[in-house]
Amino acid sequence: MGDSNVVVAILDEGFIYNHEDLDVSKILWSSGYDFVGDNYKTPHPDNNPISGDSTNHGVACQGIICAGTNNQIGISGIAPNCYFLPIKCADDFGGWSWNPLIYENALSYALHYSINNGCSMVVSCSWGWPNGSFYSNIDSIITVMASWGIACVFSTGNLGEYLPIGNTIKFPASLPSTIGVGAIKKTGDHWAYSGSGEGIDVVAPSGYYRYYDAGDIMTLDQMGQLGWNPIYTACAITNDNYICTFGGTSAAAPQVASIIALLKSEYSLRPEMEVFTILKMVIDSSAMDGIGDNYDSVGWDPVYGYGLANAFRALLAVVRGDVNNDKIINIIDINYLLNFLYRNGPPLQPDVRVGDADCDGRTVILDVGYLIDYLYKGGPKPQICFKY
Ligand SMILES: [Ca+2]
Ligand SMILES: [Ca+2]
Ligand SMILES: [Ca+2]
Ligand SMILES: [Ca+2]
Repeated sequence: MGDSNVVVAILDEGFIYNHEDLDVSKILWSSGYDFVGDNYKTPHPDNNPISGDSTNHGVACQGIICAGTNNQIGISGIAPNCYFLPIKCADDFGGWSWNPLIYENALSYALHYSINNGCSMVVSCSWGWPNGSFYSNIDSIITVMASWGIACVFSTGNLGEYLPIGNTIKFPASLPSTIGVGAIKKTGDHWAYSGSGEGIDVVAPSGYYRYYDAGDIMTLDQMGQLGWNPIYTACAITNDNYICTFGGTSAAAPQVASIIALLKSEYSLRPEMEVFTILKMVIDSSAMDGIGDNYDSVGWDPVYGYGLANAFRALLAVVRGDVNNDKIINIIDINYLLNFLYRNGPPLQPDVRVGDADCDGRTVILDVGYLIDYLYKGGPKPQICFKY
């Protein structure tokens, strides 16, 4: 569930480090920063990105990515073994300045951290400016980040109900140098609120975006009465350390940022995961198309993008040939695959399709031959493969 050389930076309202379902050793708290302080109208930056007592938007995003998995408590984060860099860019009461300079500084902070520490990075941003906005400084910093292999994931926004379909994607989700993420219902149908238009890459499941209509994403709330309690009440299935009503495209973007963190965790097997355009191609090409309503037309469309982001398919695309799932392709994989095919050996990890080294849709003896060619005869490496 992620590699410790990968850092996920979240830019949002404040965050926490003291939650029963967070591994504090994975939180780069002392490296975090707060660009705003307690009041966005008079910013007082400091080095403590802690959430205000009654805000929780950042914590909710944090939980989706970072909450402990298989730890017998709470929820399951998607990339809990990656490090988390908290960068606060809204105030302690949920106020956002929308002064582009603040967000440029926050993005620049993440970029410098990645370069200074030599770590792989993905940035999760559940915010943006309304369709038609453009700030050249934001465009520039994100373009530079992409050139360093840093993926900036942005939600497409919740303005879909107010303008015609295809014209509601927020900036900078609209940029080709970001991954733009919309929201769909758990049924697969689109949410009318979900920002749509040029630049959307994929969608992820989420709930409604206003708490009184109750979204349905369960994630972390600040411990006890802090956080969104009691405004958003704890649900029957949770206590006040969790929230089950997170929603909107805000809840969708962190899911895709997590998938990218998992892809970047395959760096040793697939160094291309540090090339933004290839990373974006993998996210787009592994998405599930045709899963939704009439707006989900074949191929890219402005409402679903390329479709529903899928962690399993994205990862499977980049690990063909590594049949024992140890992040290297070597003789052991050849032996493992032969044992599987001819001696009732253990199953391929995580799925039989990982053995399809030549990407022809079958896992057979020809794939053993392909791996022998690759390892010993200068043949091609297993390619990134989207046969499922
Ligand atoms: Ca957990
Ligand atoms: Ca709480
Ligand atoms: Ca292997
Ligand atoms: Ca094959």
